[in-house]
This record gives sequence, C-alpha cells and structure tokens, in this order.
Amino acid sequence: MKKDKLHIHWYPGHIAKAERQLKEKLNLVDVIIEVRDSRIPLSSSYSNIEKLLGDKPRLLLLNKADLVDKAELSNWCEYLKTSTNCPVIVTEAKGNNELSAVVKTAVELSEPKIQALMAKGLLRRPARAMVVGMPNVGKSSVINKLTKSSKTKIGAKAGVTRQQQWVRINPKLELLDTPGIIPTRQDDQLQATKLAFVSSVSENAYSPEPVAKVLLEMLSGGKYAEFVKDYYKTEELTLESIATNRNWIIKGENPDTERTAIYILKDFREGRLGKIILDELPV
Ligand SMILES: Nc1nc2c(ncn2[C@@H]2O[C@H](COP(=O)(O)OP(=O)(O)OP(=O)(O)O)[C@@H](O)[C@H]2O)c(=O)[nH]1
Ligand SMILES: [Mg+2]
Repeated sequence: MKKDKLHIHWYPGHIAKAERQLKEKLNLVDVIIEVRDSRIPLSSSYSNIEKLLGDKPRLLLLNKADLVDKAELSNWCEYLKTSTNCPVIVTEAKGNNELSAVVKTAVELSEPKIQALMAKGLLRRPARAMVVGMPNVGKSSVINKLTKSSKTKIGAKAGVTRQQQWVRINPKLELLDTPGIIPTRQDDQLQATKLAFVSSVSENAYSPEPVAKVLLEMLSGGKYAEFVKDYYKTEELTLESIATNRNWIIKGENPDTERTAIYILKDFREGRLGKIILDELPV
C-alpha cells in the first residue's frame, strides 16, 4: 500500500466465518436487530441485507447518538423509518439513558412467529434476536447495557467480538451477539473511508494521511467548517497547516502530516470536532 494513496480493502479471515455463522443461525431467530453508527447512518448499513439475512422482521438501532446532533438525527430517523419500513430506535449504549424500548420492540416484532409456533402446539419460548452490524458500531455494548453487565467483550476497535454468544436479557428475550461483518469487496471507496473514520475497518487496512485528508475535505465543505477551523486555530483545513500550527515539524522543516492525521482521526472519533453526521440525507 502506498503511504499517500487512499485505498481501503479489509476483509480479515474471521469475517468470512462470521458471515457463514450468521446464515447458519438465521433459522433460530425471530428478529434481526441491525445496529448502525449514527455518524454514518447509510454508510454503516449493508446494501444487501435482505440477501444476507432474508426478510425477517428487522429493528434498526442508530447507536452512538451522543456523538451527533440530535435534531439532525431525528430527521434521519424519520427517513429511515420510511425507507426501510422498520422501527428505528436511537441509542447511546455508552450513556446513562436506558434501552427498554429496544427490548419491548424486539419482543413485539417476534410475537407473530411465536404465536405461529404456539398455534402448532409448541410451548411459548423467549423471543430470539440476532444483533448484527458493521464492526465497532456498538453491538456488544448495547447487549451489555441491556443486561447491566459485562457479559460480552467490548473495545474501541474493529473485530473485538470473534464468536457468537447468546445472552438472556429477561424471560421474554434472548439476544445473539455476533462479530461485526463488512462486505467482501469495498467497491465504494467513499463508504469504506467513512467506515475507517469510525474505526469500523481496522487501522491496519489504510494509511492515516489520505483518510484524514478526505475527512478534512468533507469538514471544510460542510456546516461544521467554522467549528473545526476554530478548534485547530487555522483558516486552512489541511494536514500541513494544522501540523505547522501545532509546531509538529520533522527533519528538514517538514510538517509531520502523519502524526497530525492520526490526531485528527482521534479527535473526530472522540467527538472533539463537533456532533457531526457525515452522510447526506437523501431528499
Ligand atoms: N460514544 C459512544 N461510544 C459507544 C457507544 N456504544 C458503544 N461505544 C463504544 O464503541 C466501541 C465499540 O463497541 P463494541 O460494543 O465493542 O462494538 P461491536 O459492534 O460489538 O464491535 P465488534 O464486536 O468489533 O463488531 C467501544 O469503545 C464502546 O465503548 C455509544 O453509544 N456512544
Ligand atoms: Mg462486539
């Protein structure tokens, strides 16, 4: 990979296995809970989810809502409800608000299947939901929050969950935590780059400079430009200008753009550049 070139291709071995295992478990579950990252409500979705997971009832969670503008997210919520025809719930798996609406909706969506099983003479069983989504969107965190425990492992990088794990939420609902999966091919490099911004692809898959450059370009053009310029105390949102301002200079008086790129990505990920949604709401 050339250092200054933007190219993201990331498909580690465990993901192929994870995708196979998702399909194997499909018959066992009544409902799919699809978790997305609120900073990229479209780019963190699968273009082929029906092909991947069939037409089970689906509940959509827009997680990490604490990192974006609430009013803008509510427009996205309305848009996604209409365009997917699924219930959409905004979540903050890291915050203090509770997520009982997730349990209630998942149980409601499962009820027709459970009623059908009971009509065949089977005893009532808990609803079963599979929690799916791109790496690092917060699937395991949502589950931990619902169980008020650390039953599943979480972490701020892609690929933390390696194995499926059933977790009982209450007598009415069981959830299957799954490893985040990502499409085999990243044909859409802009989508892949946005997934890199939010650590949905591993940092081994790209060089920070071209990725941070794209982020700065997107921020320069948008309504967040003034805030970000203020934050970096520069009129020009380039790696060179920000590096020079911070006095991050390496041998030969050159701005240390690599160090700067790493910091910019970190600032964005930790919410210091503002409450930003990076996808365009379709009109
Ligand atoms: N700010 C914020 N961070 C969150 C939220 N939910 C999860 N996180 C953080 O996001 C990171 C990823 O969370 P995980 O729950 O491990 O994500 P995952 O989807 O299970 O990831 P994989 O197992 O790798 O697919 C962790 O550092 C969490 O603390 C949220 O609502 N807001
Ligand atoms: Mg996980």
